[in-house]
Order: sequence, then structure tokens, then C-alpha cells
Amino acid sequence: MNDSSSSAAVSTTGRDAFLSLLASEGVDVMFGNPGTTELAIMEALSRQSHIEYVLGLQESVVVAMADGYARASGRLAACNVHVAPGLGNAMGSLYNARFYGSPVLLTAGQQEQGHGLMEPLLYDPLVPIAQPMVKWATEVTRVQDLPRIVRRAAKLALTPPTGPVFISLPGDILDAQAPLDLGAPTRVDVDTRPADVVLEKLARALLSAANPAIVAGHELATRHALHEAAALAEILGAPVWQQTVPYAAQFLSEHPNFMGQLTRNQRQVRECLARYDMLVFLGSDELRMSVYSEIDAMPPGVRLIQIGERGWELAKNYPAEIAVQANVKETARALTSALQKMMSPEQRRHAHQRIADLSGSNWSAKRDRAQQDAEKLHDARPMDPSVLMKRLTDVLPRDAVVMEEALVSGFSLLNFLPLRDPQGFYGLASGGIGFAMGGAIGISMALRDRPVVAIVGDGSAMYSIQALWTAAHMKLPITYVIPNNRGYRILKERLKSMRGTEKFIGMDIREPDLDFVALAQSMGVPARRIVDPAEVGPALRQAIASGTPALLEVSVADGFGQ
Ligand SMILES: Cc1ncc(C[n+]2csc(CCOP(=O)(O)OP(=O)(O)O)c2C)c(N)n1
Ligand SMILES: [Mg+2]
Repeated sequence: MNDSSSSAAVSTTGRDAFLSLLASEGVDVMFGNPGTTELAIMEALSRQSHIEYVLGLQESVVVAMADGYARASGRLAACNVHVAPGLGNAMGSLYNARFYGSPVLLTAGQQEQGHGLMEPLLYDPLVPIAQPMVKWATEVTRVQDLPRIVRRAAKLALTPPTGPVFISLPGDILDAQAPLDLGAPTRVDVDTRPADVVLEKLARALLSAANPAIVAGHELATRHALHEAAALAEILGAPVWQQTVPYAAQFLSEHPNFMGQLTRNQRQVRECLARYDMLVFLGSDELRMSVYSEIDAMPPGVRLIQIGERGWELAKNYPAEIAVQANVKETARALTSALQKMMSPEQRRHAHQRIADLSGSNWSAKRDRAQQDAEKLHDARPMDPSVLMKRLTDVLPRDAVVMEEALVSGFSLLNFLPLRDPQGFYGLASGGIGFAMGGAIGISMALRDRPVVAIVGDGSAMYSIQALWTAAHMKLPITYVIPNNRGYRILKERLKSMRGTEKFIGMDIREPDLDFVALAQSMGVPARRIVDPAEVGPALRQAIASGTPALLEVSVADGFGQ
């Protein structure tokens, strides 16, 4: 395909070929922040109509936008940043994209080859910077290689386990003219299910367990397998727990088998899981934790089955009796029909009984109790965050997409918010804050007809507050809700519980207080401040009805009475 004698070769420039290649890979939007080394691309963009350019005002926002777009669309998300400093700014967001497995194609302009050798301003080799955070990083050194490199990068990003890739584009490559055959995209089909003999082995193992439980992971959301997972849980009569980190909508909350979320507290998780004799990790991470504990989260003696497309995750932390690398949707479907054929009437009765036994302790039962508990705190000022989360979810339209990066203020959200479809919820996956403000833009652009509600803590919002300008510029239907507790409450709580002190250094954002209403308004986003819980519902309804960006700053408790 890079052979200049090929019959399909047409004389073109590197910059035009680059955009044509992206368009042919299905790219219709490029998130970016330009500099001089990207001017060739900017010039080429002005002469085509396939790709819309979305400007982000800092590279971490640019990559977060692309990450959000990739998460919500499952499509290749293109983004472009400016040489070494721009790529450096993007690294935290690239970490988040890699963590989630987002198919992001990140490119950066690079100084012309040879000119770079002279170490001009802004120069540094880019591949070693990006390499640790991507599936593949390379620099184009001959324009003839550009088609093969872009095609390979797109294919790699989109082939499970999906993830970001990086291409460095030197100026001389973008400006070179050559006969190029652009080739065609390839999509690798990995939607495989296990062989019949493995399915039978899996089914037999599952039926030999007295009390199995499922841990639902985010592959169920990315592969749109919520109903298949539910059917498997039903036939087994197995309770379903959401994996420790809620990256996405990983199960149907209102399903009678759904028990809620596993925490990231090793002792709690161990106690919770100790009642089962078998755990089935379905497209899930293996009990990913946050802070260190001497206690291991996995109860001893429990049998493990793991099914997922990410080979690295399989038996990563604990040995599995059966580990299968396969598509979760296809496998859940095939396993359910294998079980249907194998189960005796007695086994079916047991499964039904186990489901009936869950009715007092499942997610729905817990939600009813959590709602009553939250309403008891109605009069507290500043508002208790659980009251805010309840009031928000009370009025959310069914089609709303919710993002959560609110740390302590958001802890109760999933007690109230029912997850009903695979694109209805996106959480803070990696722990790296700063994703949600920009991520909401990408998610909104991917799901154009759904309102987006991004609930972002005051501390987290400030990592990428410039995203508000892009949201305003693009007139996107995003409502940012900022629970403002005037600081880093989670760090204060941890300082107290882990270090035994309440002397908070570097954890308050006060003197001066941040004014999110003024910040939003300065970037063209209408905003208001809310103190009274009674105002939450009407304000959210009004913001969503506007069909344009809005920000609601809500005063919430900081947990330390200040
Ligand atoms: C990129 C990055 N920098 C720093 C941190 C450490 N950190 C974790 S939570 C947090 C504070 C978040 O503040 P806010 O969003 O207001 O939530 P709150 O703690 O008040 O609940 C910080 C600084 C991090 N996780 N990621
Ligand atoms: Mg805070």
C-alpha cells in the first residue's frame, strides 16, 4: 500500500493524506489545541468538510474530550496536541484513557526531521514521552509510510483490549508530496465465544457451586451486554455485585439480582464476598483497590471463574479455576443456553429461590432505605451531599447521561441513580481527577440527543475548568453540577483516619473561596448558586430544558463543620 507504483496511488500531501485517512477510519471530529507545528494540519482542515475541529484550551482537556467521545461512541477518537509541552500537558488524561481502554488516536506535530536535531524551541523526542501510556507509539519518518501507520494505529486502538495509540507527525512529512495509496480500514473481529467443551466445563463448574455470585465489570457496558449478563444471573440465581470501581453502567440496577457496588475497603469487600463459594468475574477487574491495607480483599477458599476480553486482567491478582479470554456478551449468551440445557428442575427451583431471597437486601431495597435516610438530613446546612444526589436523581430524565467525579460528595450517587443502559453513566475510572469537565464534552458529542449531567467536585473541576468555554462554544446540552465543599474533603477524611490528625495543610480551597458562578459566566455558561435542597430539582430541570450548557454550584458540607 505504500508502493508508489501501485495503481491506486494518487499524488497528495502528507497533511491531506492524514485527514483523508482519518475520515476513512470513521473520524468526523478532531479534538485539538494547535501550535506552529500543527499549522499544516490546520490549513488542510480548512480545505475539507469531513472532520470538525473542536478546540480545547489546554491539552489535558483535549485528550479528556477525546476520551469521553471514545467511551460513549466506541469509535476511534482523534485528537491532536502541540509537540513536547502539549503532549506533556496531556499525560494525565492519556493515563485516564489508557486506564479505561479508550480507542483514542493521539497525534502531535513535531519539528521537521533534521531541524529537531538542532534542538529548536519546543523540541524533544515525542515517542518516549507517550510510549508508557499507549498501545503503540511511533513517528512517521517517510511520507510513504503514513497510510500504513495510520491504518495500523486505528486498527490497534480499536482491537480489544482497546486503548490509545500515538503518532508523531514531523512537519516535513506533513508537507511532503508523494503518490500514496491510502488503502482501507481493517476491523479485527474478536467477538469470540469459548469452544463448546470450555462452555460445558464452565457450566458444570457453575452448577457445582452452592452459592455463586457475579462481579459485573465495565466490559459489560462497553460491549453492550447488560441484558445478557442479567439472563446469566437469572438462570444461575446469582446475586450480582458491581466491581469495586464503577467506570460505567455495569449492570441493570433495578434487576432483582443486583446487590449494588463493592466498596474499595478491603475488609468490607472480604466480609461481603465471604458468604459465596464461587465468584464469577464477568468483564471485570479483579478487585481493584485504592489505598493499601494489610487485609486482602479476597476471602480465602473462594473458587474463581473469570471471563473477559482483557487477557492482562485474567487471574492477574488471584488464581482462577477457569479463566476465559473472550467477548462477554457472546460468552454470557452461550453460557446461558448451555445452562438452560443442563439444569435439572431441582436446580432451577433453587435458582428461583435464591433470587426471591435477595428481595430484602438487593439494590432496590437498599435504595428505598437510602432515600429515607437522605430525606432525614434535609434540613442540614450546608446541604448534606446525599440530599443533593437524591434530589438530582429524583428529577433526572430517563435519557440523561450522568458523569460523576465528585469524590466524597458523589459517594451516595449510585445508591439512588438506577443504571438502565450501557451509556447512561460514566464514573471516575482511574482515580486521576480532571477527566469529567472535558469528558462530558466528548460524551455529549457522541450522544447528541441525550442531555448530559456532569457532577464534579470543586477540587476536581479546577483541573480542567477551561472545558466550560468549549461547552459554551459548541452549545452542548451539558449541565455541570459542582458540589462545592471548599476543599479536598476526601484527603481531609483520609488524613484523619490514616494519620490521626485534623491539621489540614493544602486541603482547603478558601481565602478566597472559588466562585464557580463567576467562572462559568466568564466563559459563557449561565450559572447559579444553590443552598436550599428545594431548589435543586427545579434548577436541574430548567438547566436541562435549556438544551445548552449550564452550571449549578451547590454548597455542600465539608464534613468538618466549617
Ligand atoms: C490528577 C490528580 N491529582 C491529584 C489527585 C489527588 N486527589 C484525589 S481526590 C482530590 C480532591 C478532590 O476534590 P473534590 O473534587 O473537591 O472532592 P472532595 O475531596 O471535596 O470530595 C485530590 C487532590 C488525584 N487523584 N488526581
Ligand atoms: Mg471538594
